[in-house]
Amino acid sequence: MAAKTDNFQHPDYYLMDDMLTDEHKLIRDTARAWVKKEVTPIIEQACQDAKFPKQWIKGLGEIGAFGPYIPTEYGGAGLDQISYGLLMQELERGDSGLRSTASVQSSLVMYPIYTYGSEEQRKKYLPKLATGEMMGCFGLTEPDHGSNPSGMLTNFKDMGDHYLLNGAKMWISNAPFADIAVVWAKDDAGDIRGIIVERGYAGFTTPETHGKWSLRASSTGELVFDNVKVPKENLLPNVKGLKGPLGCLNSARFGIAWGAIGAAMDCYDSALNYAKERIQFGKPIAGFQLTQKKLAEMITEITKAQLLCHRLGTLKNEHRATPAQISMAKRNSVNMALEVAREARQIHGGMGITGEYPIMRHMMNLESVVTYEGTHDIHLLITGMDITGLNAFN
Ligand code: TGC
Ligand code: FAD
Repeated sequence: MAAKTDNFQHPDYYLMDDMLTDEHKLIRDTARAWVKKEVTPIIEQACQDAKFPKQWIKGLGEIGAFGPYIPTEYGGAGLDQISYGLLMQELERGDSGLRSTASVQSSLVMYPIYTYGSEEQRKKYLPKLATGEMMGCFGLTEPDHGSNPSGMLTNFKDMGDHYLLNGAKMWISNAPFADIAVVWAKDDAGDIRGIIVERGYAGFTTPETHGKWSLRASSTGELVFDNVKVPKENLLPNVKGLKGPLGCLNSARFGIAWGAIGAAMDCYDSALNYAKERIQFGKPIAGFQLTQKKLAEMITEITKAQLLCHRLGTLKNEHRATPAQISMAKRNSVNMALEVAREARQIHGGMGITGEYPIMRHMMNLESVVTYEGTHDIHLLITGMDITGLNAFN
């Protein structure tokens, strides 16, 4: 497949750049330039081949995409939450699978080690995770426990001088190549705890999941624990209960809320350009009212999501963002991006199903994004519970 020139220009209908600092813009533009140079030329082929290009890892570390908000003393970039959001937006503009890799490393591996870990764990793992010298994954979902992780079966027993871990996790991003896994499992008392499992421990395997039609450039797998001996110092000491993993999800869902806007922007930019160039019935299809309706609704929804996420970023910087607010933004952005991708696909006609344009790839990716980190309906129920005080989950 021939490498393409990436002429993406981001839509900014409400002049939201005015709300960004020079540092925000520098971080965003650096990430965008890196995506244009390193990702766009090979992403279609990577997806066709169902391969995560490992050469991206070093570059992701260099642009600060691993642990953007983790303090610099642990190797992070020490940035604010809006910077984190902008980074995720730019990466997902390239591909949701790329953003997934960075989300998992930052919010689901570095965040729990930083927030719930001991000082020794922070020093041992965070600097290497920040550069990508070490990669991690996050094991919460199990074959029979997806939306309801509290029912998990994976468990570990205290054997005196070590823990013995048994169970299985599935749908784990980065699992096939990760050096470490942050695993959520029940202890002898039935409490959910976080434990770091390193590749190479006897009885720990990470079989790859094949045959995905979505997130094909992201590597997904299982985590299988068959009497795995885990050193006691690998337990995350500072959290107990489901609030541990859910706390990590707050950060990852925030990143996805921004990221999905990137995918939508890419679809819109492509659709707008295509509509202005494609001639049917003697004039550009952009001149037909039905095409304008699609484009006008796309930019309206993108703009609304941009404003919502920016406000959420401000609240998060002030430590005032609630989990339910984050759920609303994740649900809104991903659903919006899926709708934009579907409309953009229509505008591209038959060309919209080919790898010549990024549309179908984004659309298929977003079918995972709308499910992982809490499904579309689970986030609706979180909002429902927040506004009514009544739990409709069970
Ligand atoms: P519930 O009884 O409501 O809560 C249990 C405890 O957790 C606390 N809590 C939270 N804490 C922090 N942040 C949140 N967002 C929290 N939500 C709840 C809660 O206060 C309570 O604390 P405590 O101290 O009283 O014990 O729990 P529940 O069992 O009824 O479940 C609630 C539900 C359904 C909302 C939750 O389990 C859920 O969000 N389910 C969706 C599962 C999910 O999102 N899985 C994601 C797996 S990771 C992933 O998909 C990575 S993809 C990565 C990529 O490639 O980008
Ligand atoms: P289920 O929970 O079985 O849900 C099936 C359907 O039932 C959904 O539509 C859901 O909304 C609905 N439903 C469930 N409960 C209710 C209810 N109470 N009321 C109404 N409707 C309900 N997990 C990790 O731990 N780590 C990862 O790195 C990770 N990466 C992933 C990567 C990919 C590509 C994918 C697809 C998934 C990944 N996941 C990961 C798992 C993901 O978080 C789960 O798929 C997700 O939480 C949903 O769980 P499930 O697939 O078991 O669906």
